[in-house]
Amino acid sequence: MPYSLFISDLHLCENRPDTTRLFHDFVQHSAPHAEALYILGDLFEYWAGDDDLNTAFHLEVTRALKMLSQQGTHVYIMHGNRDFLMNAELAKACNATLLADPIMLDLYGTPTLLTHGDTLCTDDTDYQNFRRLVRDTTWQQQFLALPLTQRKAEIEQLREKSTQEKQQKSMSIMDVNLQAVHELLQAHHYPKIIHGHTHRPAHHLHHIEGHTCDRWVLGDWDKCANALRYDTHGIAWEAIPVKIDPAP
Ligand code: LP5
Ligand code: MN
Repeated sequence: MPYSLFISDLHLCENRPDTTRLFHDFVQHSAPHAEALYILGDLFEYWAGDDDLNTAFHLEVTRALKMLSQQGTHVYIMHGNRDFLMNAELAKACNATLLADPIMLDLYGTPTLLTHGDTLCTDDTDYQNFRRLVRDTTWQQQFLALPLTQRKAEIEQLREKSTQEKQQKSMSIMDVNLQAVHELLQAHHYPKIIHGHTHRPAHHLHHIEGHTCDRWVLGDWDKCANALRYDTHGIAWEAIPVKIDPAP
C-alpha cells in the first residue's frame, strides 16, 4: 500500500553525529519504501545560505536525499525557523521540491494542512517580531550579501541569544496558541494538520464548530528518529528500526 513519511526538526549539524547517523539510516533503509518524504522544517541546525552547500557534511546530506529521490521517493522540504534560507540550489542538490508554509494538500483523499508550526506560537511575541524581521525579502537580500563567514558568526551569536531567552520563557509561551490553531483550521475548512517545531510529539483532537480536526505534532530527533506515516487508513507513528552497531 502506498504511503508517505513525515519528519521534522532533525537539526542536522556536524557536532550531532548520532542524529546524523539516524538520518542516513532512515534515508537509506526506511524512506525508500515510501512514495514521498515530507521534511517539515529544521532539517538543519541552521542554514546560512545556499553558498554553504559544498561542505563535506552538507554534501553527504544532500547526496543522500538526492539518491532517495532518484530511487523513486519524492522528497519535499519545508522551511523551518532555523533553515528558512534554504533556496533553489539546495532543493536542486537534493532533487527535492521546496514547499510553501503552510500548504494544503490532498493526501490519500483527505485535505491535510502542513506547516512547520512556529507561526502558531503567537504568545512568543519576541520570537514573532524576530520572525517578521528575518522573513522580510529585503532583509534576507542584505543578509545573504554578507560574506558566508560573517553570516555564520552572526547566526552563532543569535543561537546563543535564543538559548538564553528560551530559559526565561515558560513552556506554555513556547507552545502553540490554541486560538491560532483553531483560526488556521477554520480558514482551511477543518483539515487534518501536521506540524513540528515545538518538539512535543502528540496527536491532538480539536473540536471546532461541530468539526473534529486531527493535529499531529512531530518530535525532534535528539534521542531517536521520529516519523509519521500517512496512507489511505490515515496517520500513525512509524516504527523506525534502530540499527545497532555490532560490538567491536
Ligand atoms: O530554534 P529553537 O527551537 O531553539 O528556538 C526557536 C526560536 N529561536 C530562533 C532562533 C534560531 O534558533 C537561531 C538560528 C536561526 C538561523 C537563521 C539564519 C538566518 C537568520 C540570521 C540572523 C542573524 O528561531 C526562539 C523561540 C523558540 O523557537 C520556541 O518557539 O522562542 O525564539 C527566540 O529565542 C528569539 C528571541 O526571542 C528573539 C531574538 C531576538 C534577536 C534580536 C537580534 C536581532 C538581530 C536580527 C538579525 C540581525
Ligand atoms: Mn523549529
